[in-house]
Amino acid sequence: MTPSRRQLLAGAALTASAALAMQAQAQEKTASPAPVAGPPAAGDEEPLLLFAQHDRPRTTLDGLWAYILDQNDSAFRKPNARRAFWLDEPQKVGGPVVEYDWSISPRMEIPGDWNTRDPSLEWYDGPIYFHRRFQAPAETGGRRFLSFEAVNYHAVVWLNGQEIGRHEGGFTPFVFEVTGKLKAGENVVVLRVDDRVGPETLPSLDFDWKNYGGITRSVWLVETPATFLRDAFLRLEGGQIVADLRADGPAAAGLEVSVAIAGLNLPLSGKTGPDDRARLSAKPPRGLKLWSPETPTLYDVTFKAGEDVRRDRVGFRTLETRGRQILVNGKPRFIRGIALHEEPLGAQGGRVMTPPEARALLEEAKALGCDMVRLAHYPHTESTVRLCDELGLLVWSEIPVYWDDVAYESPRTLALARAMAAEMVVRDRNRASVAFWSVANETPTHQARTTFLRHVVADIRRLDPTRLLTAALNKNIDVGGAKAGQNQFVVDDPLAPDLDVVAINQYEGWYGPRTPDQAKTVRFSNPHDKPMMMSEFGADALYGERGPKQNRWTEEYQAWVFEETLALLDRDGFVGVSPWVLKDFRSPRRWHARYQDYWNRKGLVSNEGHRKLAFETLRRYYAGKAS
Ligand code: GCB
Repeated sequence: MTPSRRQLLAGAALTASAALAMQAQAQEKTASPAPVAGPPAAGDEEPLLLFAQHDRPRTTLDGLWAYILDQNDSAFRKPNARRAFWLDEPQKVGGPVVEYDWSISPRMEIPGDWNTRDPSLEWYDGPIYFHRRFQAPAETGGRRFLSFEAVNYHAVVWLNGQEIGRHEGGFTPFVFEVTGKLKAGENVVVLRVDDRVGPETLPSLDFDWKNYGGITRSVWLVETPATFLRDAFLRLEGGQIVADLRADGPAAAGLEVSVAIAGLNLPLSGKTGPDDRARLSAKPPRGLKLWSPETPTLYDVTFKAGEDVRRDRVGFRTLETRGRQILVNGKPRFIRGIALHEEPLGAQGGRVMTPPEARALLEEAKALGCDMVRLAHYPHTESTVRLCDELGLLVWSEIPVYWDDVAYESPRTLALARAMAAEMVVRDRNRASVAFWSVANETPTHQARTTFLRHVVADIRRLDPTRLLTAALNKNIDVGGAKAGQNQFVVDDPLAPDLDVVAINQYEGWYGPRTPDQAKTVRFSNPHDKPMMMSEFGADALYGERGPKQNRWTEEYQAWVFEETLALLDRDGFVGVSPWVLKDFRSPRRWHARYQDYWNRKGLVSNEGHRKLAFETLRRYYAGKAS
């Protein structure tokens, strides 16, 4: 396989010999910092993510990894054999000093975020090196890949002392090919993980959630045949069942490919063209059962590309907008959403979300009567999205282009946003639950930002023309509304014409000067002939804090905000809402020592899962809305 564009752009590899040469050159001399990660792919290439990876032969690399903190980032900035952690050199008798020893370094359970795995690292931001030995299975003539479901935020990966790649972005998967690079028997993989954000990262410097660092999702060694099914995208589009397949490898062109959907007899077979791709399509049979939140039907599907046979479960449904309505399977629907961060219930928070932990949260969403979850503000783990497929929850999935600190003028940051969007879409576009791709949250409305986001929107439409494109916009943008005393908020963001659904976040009754009942006098309007959703509203309440509803931080106040806000949705033509937020979540920018203590308390349930009064307020409202 030719290296991907991203790998080529990944900057000079820091190999063992290069590191030693640098050491000879510049013992302890302060070098300018090495770029932490090379510029990511420009978004014009689909990332290689190994289709249906869960169904491939693979070896887990989860478990205990040794780790070394490098708070000053010395090893990377000033490479020196004494601290070349990626070389895993033992101290030799009579040899030069080696100032680390992987065999006695502490160990951490991976996947894991270091902030919760090691109490002394609760607020650590910086580089940590991780090390693991593993046995490679015997060669079978196929290809092998190291696959990372997510590492927050910058990752540099070495295999047996050789750098094999870098990745930037904490919430999407990446894969490096290691065919021919594994030794028979024992191998060593080392990662440098640096969770520090900066002016050009996504998210950028300021964001309202805890920046959990580490190898936060699973790691695998995956095997494929020499030529394999790199990607498949199966869906209902334009009245047809359509499958786009792409093979990879020496026999990828002119390869026999097919898709068989259990119980449906469809003629979906053909050959890939010279571009290694094939498009197969067929008229859906009458008996096709559509996926919907009420009946989340999934079909067992077998994909074949030459010898590579992969299985997955896929649902079929349609999504469209008509004027100001959202239609699922041709029927207008009011979207009953709730937002959540990727943080399980519990005293600690944390980033790792196991399927049972995700199920516990999604079942709270179901108990509220939701048919949609907004997975804020970044792509959540793949198993959560698969669970939404099974449970019948529509999904809003988002990239972390968040607030106004983002470097909207930076080509590097744009390339990063495009790469993240591509990784999100290619990973999840076979999930019927995914209904909304969101490109941003509460961003300013200046030209540079709008141009930036238009690129991302165009990429996503190219990769997936079947979902609704949206962004959580600010309500109080200055075009035509939000003038003092006018009580008129006009959602007229210059990005709106590029989107399918106009969504706004609004916190009248909490951050604004108005009390919740005064907030009701505010009128919202949307000059675009597009559906309008309220993608956020809410208020902080500490579970157990009770009192008159006028008292902030009480459960009563929060329930009051919910009552008043929900009451205006129909009046102003909203066709969906996703209040903020299902569960209290950790955030370093929530400073109130009594009520917050570094937790955002806008949850309808506390971090430990106790329901607050507003839970019932929303449940009642959704019961009245259920279709
Ligand atoms: C917002 C953000 C969300 C915050 C929330 C809040 O508008 O989109 O990420 O957590 O407000 O609690 O202020």
